Amino acid sequence: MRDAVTSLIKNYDNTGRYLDRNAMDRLKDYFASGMVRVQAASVITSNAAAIVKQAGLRLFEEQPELIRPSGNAYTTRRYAACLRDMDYYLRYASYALVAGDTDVLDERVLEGLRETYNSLGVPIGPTVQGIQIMKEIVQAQLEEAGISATTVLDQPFDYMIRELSEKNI
Ligand SMILES: CCC1=C(C)/C(=C/C2=NC(=C\c3[nH]c(/C=C4\NC(=O)[C@H](C)[C@H]4CC)c(C)c3CCC(=O)O)/C(CCC(=O)O)=C2C)NC1=O
Repeated sequence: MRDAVTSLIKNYDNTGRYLDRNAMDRLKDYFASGMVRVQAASVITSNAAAIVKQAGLRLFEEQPELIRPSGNAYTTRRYAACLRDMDYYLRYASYALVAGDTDVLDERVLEGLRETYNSLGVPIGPTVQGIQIMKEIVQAQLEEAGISATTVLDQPFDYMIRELSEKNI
């Protein structure tokens, strides 16, 4: 599992180079956004349960067929599994946010996920929409807390959205 710093160092070490201007700029960006990353992760941590719950309600309101008898989130067990998955996405997004790197998402979340979802008939589109809704809720909470972190915040959510959607094509 890598973060922004270890990724950069690995890259330079592979070719035996000293950190150059470009590397320094990237490091400066990472450290300059450090406080905001930690604040954003902290907002997510303190509101995680509510964020997941609210996002679930919104998703099922937008796509009620998911919780009808033919839907994948129908039955208490599957409903709970769906919210648990949303919680995974949120928790790992908070890790990736602090790490400043999406490696943790590849390694712990996305690896093999499409195959699992396909074999269980879990629909990708609504899952992606669930991640998008959580991103919007977190964005609103950060704004309320006076933290402007949009680009930093978007990264892990957008990455999961992109990877999940692309891999399903
Ligand atoms: C930390 C990394 C990680 C992830 C991401 C993960 C996902 C994950 N979601 C699963 C199931 C599931 N996932 C969903 C999710 C949904 N169904 C819907 O209609 C909605 C669109 C969506 C919620 C937004 C459901 C309903 C199941 C149960 C499916 C079944 O057993 O039939 C399963 C199958 C095993 C199980 O039920 O626990 C895995 C492995 N597990 C992990 O360890």
